[in-house]
Amino acid sequence: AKIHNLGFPRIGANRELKFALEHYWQHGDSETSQRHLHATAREIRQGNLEIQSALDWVPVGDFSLYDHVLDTSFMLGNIPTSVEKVASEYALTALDAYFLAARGQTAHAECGCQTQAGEMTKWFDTNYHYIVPQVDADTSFALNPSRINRDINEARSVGAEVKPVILGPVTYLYLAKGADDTTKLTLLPKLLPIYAQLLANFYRHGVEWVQVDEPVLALDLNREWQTALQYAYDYLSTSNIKLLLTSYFSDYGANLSIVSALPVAGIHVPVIDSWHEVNAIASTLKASQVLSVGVIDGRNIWKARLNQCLEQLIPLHQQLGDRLWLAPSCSLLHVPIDVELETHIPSGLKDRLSFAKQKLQELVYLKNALNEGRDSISTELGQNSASQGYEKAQSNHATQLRDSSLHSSLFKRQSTFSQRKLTQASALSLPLFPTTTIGSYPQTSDIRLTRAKFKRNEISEHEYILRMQDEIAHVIDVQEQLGLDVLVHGEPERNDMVEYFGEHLEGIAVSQFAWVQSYGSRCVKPPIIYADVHRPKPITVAWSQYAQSLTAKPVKGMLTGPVTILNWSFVRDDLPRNKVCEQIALAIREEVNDLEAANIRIIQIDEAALRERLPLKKHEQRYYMQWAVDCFLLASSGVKDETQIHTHMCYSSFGEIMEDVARMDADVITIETARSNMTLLDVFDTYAYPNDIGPGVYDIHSPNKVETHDMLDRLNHACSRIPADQLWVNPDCGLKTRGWDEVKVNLRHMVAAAKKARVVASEH
Ligand code: THG
Ligand code: ZN
Repeated sequence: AKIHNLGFPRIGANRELKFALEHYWQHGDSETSQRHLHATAREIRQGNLEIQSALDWVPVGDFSLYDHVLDTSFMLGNIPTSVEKVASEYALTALDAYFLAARGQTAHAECGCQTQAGEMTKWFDTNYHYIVPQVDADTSFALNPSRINRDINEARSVGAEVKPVILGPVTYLYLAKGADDTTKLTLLPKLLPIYAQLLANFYRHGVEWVQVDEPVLALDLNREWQTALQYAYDYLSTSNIKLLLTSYFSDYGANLSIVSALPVAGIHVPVIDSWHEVNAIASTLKASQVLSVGVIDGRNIWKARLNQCLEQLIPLHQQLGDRLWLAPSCSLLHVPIDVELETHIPSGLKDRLSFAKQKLQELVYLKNALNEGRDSISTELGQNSASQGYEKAQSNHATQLRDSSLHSSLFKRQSTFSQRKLTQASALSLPLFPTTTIGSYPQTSDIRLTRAKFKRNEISEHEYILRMQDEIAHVIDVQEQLGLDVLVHGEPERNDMVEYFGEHLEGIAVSQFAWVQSYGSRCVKPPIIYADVHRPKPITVAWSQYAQSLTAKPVKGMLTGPVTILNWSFVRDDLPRNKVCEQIALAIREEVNDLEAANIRIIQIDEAALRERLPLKKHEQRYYMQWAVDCFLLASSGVKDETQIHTHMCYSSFGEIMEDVARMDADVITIETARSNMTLLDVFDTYAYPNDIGPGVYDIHSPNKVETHDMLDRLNHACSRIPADQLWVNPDCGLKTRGWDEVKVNLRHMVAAAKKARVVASEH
């Protein structure tokens, strides 16, 4: 057997790339910071080669300064005209043109070279975001292989066996926006010659194998796209390069027969839930073809069960010998780099964990066991099986819950929404078009510093609480001054909305250095759910209570919902995800009930990531939505009628899941609509959303100031589709990343817009 890898994290074990990028963006004019950025990137690539040196084939070209899909656009010469125009007008370097395409600005913003930032969207069902390629009927392509050639040469110079990684032509077009499917497919004949040139370029560099990623094969594809795949790989089969076709994140499903018939030299099959497809492809494999098996879970952090893997692999190895390749299921981009850096994770748990570096070592063990016999790694196999079962052993708290089913009354509010609405109206006496914010207020460097000092034990808990209370008092005061109707405490005590709850719930561990790239230089540190989840004591109650003590206006309690906590964490794999989610939901339910008991009259439970793990295959989506919404209901339904439940969802393609959102039965939902200029609201023409709703009246993702009349226009637009007495007025999303100046101006305008709308409504 041979071993290889599909891709390695590029942010650096200590996020070196993040810091070099952000330094460059701040001081971009200086040649030193550009040199520093390039030097850092080169060091990370060199380090990655070294970490991967035990592999038979090392991926190259997977490294990226910002995003690999954007890199593909540049390699194919598909650069937005607006970017090319600004780049030539200001004679930008290639590096600055690249960042302009990504972020809409270059390092030196004072030069006035700005354009629209590249549209970003989620990479399949992960928390990674890519820059969406733009195409139209006139798009043309031209090859620029300089980046990937540099990486090939670099890897060669340290003696690595290189396997360039490219995003395949069909996936590239499929993910592109700006044209319909038919138009996109007419671009394929223009695009394929560029790919052929790229392969010829690799051949000249002495490359034998190229990994072509076609992750659209994880989706339900219609006839046209399936035909496009056949056409594309027939076309590319005339090259002298051996193509290893990959897909990941889900099985091939209905695309299986097409895949097994494609004229490629190798096929990668990720082991998702079963070995069924591995064995199916093995049985139809041609004598010349290689089978790559994604045995190691590339997007979770648990050690592989090596003995169980070997049971499956041994017969395959007997059949295929060195035509059997072993790999992680997908690129390791989605896991942190090195578990050895962690010093605070309990040792029993740490023994169970495997990050990118450790996963490659697992491949080495498996290869040795196959090539030299199990005995050659008997110590490692012994250690590996000894570490199994840790999650179960740690889990006794919620075992009863896990085994018994929950009564259906736990998933339902006491009365219907229309009854609750009346009760809440008299309990809260809010005006028409009530104004509120989503939850977070600007996180100044002072706040971050105070949190960091408390974590390092440099200030006492007492001092920490006083400082946070000062901040809360300030945020309450600002909101009072602005005349908002429903206030929030501003969340100064929270770093990330998921990590914060991970820190306070039992059964969840947080790491120190386990960063995973989310987009560009931005990273997240997903908590690790390793045992039954429960809440040892109230988490947010004291903060909310303090905030409420400062004002007569209602203060919203602020929680992260169970589905979002689940989807933005690494989750134990010895229990079904819906069962884990149920445990989190019960913990959040306790928090909700405690907030109510502390006289918090409005409680928001955010489900920003409700859709994130929506299965890629249509036929699996209903079941997911069923239990995801149930978990939200479980968390939120334990309150009295007069307690108002809010939820918030960002970038969620809200329209497609309206009925599921309605079933969540939140009294109020705030959603992101401003970026799409309220076109999201079109769905209300055909579906009457029953509960109250606050479509964001301005986009918080941009630092721009927004005028009252613009917000009023948006509110009027909403009024034309949704009855006025169902509408709330709020920004798009939390204000954490914004500065105080713009926040105050924009909120003042927002409150003014709501007041004007009230006057108009009262005149009718
Ligand atoms: N939390 C988590 N996942 C997310 C978001 C989040 N995914 C999608 C969405 N928001 C956008 N992603 C991010 C990810 C990271 C950051 C902002 C938006 C960010 N990260 C800091 C950084 O990289 O500097 C690290 C913050 C910290 O110190 O904890 O700003 O909100 N889980
Ligand atoms: Zn949001």
